[in-house]
Amino acid sequence: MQFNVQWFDEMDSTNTRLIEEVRRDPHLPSGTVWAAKSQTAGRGRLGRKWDSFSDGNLLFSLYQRTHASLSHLPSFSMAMSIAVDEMLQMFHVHSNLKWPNDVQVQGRKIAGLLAERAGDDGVVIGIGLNVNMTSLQAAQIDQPATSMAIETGAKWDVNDVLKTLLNSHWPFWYERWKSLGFSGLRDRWIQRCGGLDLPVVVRDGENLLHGTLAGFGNHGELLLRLPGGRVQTIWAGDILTPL
Ligand code: BT5
Repeated sequence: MQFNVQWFDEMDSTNTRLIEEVRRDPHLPSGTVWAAKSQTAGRGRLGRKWDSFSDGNLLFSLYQRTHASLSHLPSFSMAMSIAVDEMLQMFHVHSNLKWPNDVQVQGRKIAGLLAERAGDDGVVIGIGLNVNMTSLQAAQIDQPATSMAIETGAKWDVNDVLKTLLNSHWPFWYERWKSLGFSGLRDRWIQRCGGLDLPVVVRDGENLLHGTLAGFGNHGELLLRLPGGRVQTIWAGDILTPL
């Protein structure tokens, strides 16, 4: 896989800008990566925001051409979460995964991912990974957060981290996702999210649902076993229980 990485000092949102660029230039090569040293309007899912503190954290978006349908977007983002989690182990950060798109360390979020359709046959995946964020900065985020520096006591070069992810971890999981879809990720995902049958509370829109984790469907959707035994499918939501 070939990646063409461009760094920018500041952007509102690397996802927004790269999606616009794909619209402007439909021949933009797959593997184009836009990374920003700081972001003024970083976006999360469902209209939420991604906080970044100037310099020292990884904020980037990757354009990947794919003919996969919209229903495959969630598992595409799960494949990247697995790659991020795998890479963090190499840096001695003991992360795990939290459905649908979080990488965390003992309940503190270290990375978030946002996959969005770009053009007719592509996807832009944005990744925010806290690399050198300090504890004081992490305390300003409205949910528990951490960084590679907090976990390891060392400062890291963001460009090295980016290159390691793109060259050593993403290609394997991307190929697996491309050939097998979520079924190629399921075992790894379950292993890294703490296993099945865990009690969980899930926010699905306005509703809070209590149940146990029954598994994941063909596209990575969460299957929640409700107290009566019925299994409910959740496509977009948040697990509120610390895992
Ligand atoms: C996400 O959304 O986790 C997806 C974040 C994707 C950010 C990247 S940065 C590069 C690219 N360009 C963009 O504009 N976006 C992408 P979600 O699951 O909705 O989580 C958002 C929530 O995470 C917020 O409401 C906060 O509670 C929390 N949060 C915000 N900033 C954080 C940070 N730096 N570290 C940890 N948690 C954070």
